[in-house]
Parts: sequence; structure tokens; C-alpha cells
Amino acid sequence: MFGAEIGWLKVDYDCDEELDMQIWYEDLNSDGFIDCLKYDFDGDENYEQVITIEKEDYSILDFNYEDLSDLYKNQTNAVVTQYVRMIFFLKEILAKQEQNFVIDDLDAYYARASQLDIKIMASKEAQKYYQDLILRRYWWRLTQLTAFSNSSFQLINVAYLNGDFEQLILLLEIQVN
Ligand SMILES: [Ca+2]
Ligand SMILES: [Ca+2]
Ligand SMILES: [Ca+2]
Repeated sequence: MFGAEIGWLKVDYDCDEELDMQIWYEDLNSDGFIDCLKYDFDGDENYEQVITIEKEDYSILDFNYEDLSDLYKNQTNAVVTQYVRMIFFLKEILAKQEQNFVIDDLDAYYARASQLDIKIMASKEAQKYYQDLILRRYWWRLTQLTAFSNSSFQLINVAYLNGDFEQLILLLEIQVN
């Protein structure tokens, strides 16, 4: 969203009207692109993670239905597949590294909901929304690992910050093996 100075997403993933998570977006250097994301993973108004993006190779699309709709359709299918792989590898790493590994709450909810709710299964947009949130939550846990400061995680972190999911998948897979 070019030109937006701030934005926010309030997440009530289980639809019980209680906030579960929120994301705050901000354009700190006022160049028209969001460059700071803050994550509150439990909805208590304290942000656990702040991510600053330094990438600058954005492209601005014409705001017309066809361009946007083509882009979204192509992107959504590819991105959902990427999310599933990234989440899989993140969980493999966390399962090895965390003392008391547990499945993330939202992940567990989604796994249950997608068996129950045919609408969620059918909508790629909903899948993308949930997978995106699940990815961010496991990513945060990865950054909390002692091992995350090791040099082997440096490139992984760069790939994540650049939103380079192809690269991230490759690197996570290497880390798992
Ligand atoms: Ca809720
Ligand atoms: Ca900016
Ligand atoms: Ca919080």
C-alpha cells in the first residue's frame, strides 16, 4: 500500500471476539513504503517483535482490477505452497532446539479448523492469511533461540527480512538436514 504511513491488523483467529494477536505497520522513513512491522503475538498490547525492512526494490503497480487480480491469483497459490514448506522446516528446527517444543496455538487451531470448516479449506486467501500468521509466529520463536545468533542463521535472517521465500526455504532445508 504505497503512501500509507501506518497500518494495523487485529487478529481474532478463533472468532471469539477477543483479540489474539496484532501487527502494526509503519513507514518510518516516509518514502511511501512500509518499513517497520511490530508484532504482538498474544494481543496484550505489548509488541514482542519489531522488524525493520531495508529492502528498496519495490515496484508500484497500476491500480486496476486486472493487474491486481492476476498478481494476487498467481501470487496466492505460489505463496501458500511456500508458507507450508517454511513452516514445516521452522517446526523441524524448533522441535530440535527448543527445550519444550509445542505446536503454536494458531497453528493448532488452523489444523483443527481446516478439517471442520470447508470454507477455510476452499479459500486460498484464507489459507494465505492463516499460514502467513503461523509463519510469523514460528519465525519469532526461531529468533528467540540461542542458536539464532550463530553465523549459520545470518543468511536465513537476511532472506526472511528481504521476503525472499525461495532462498529462505533452501536455507532452512539445509539447516534441517
Ligand atoms: Ca480470539
Ligand atoms: Ca519506508
Ligand atoms: Ca504481546
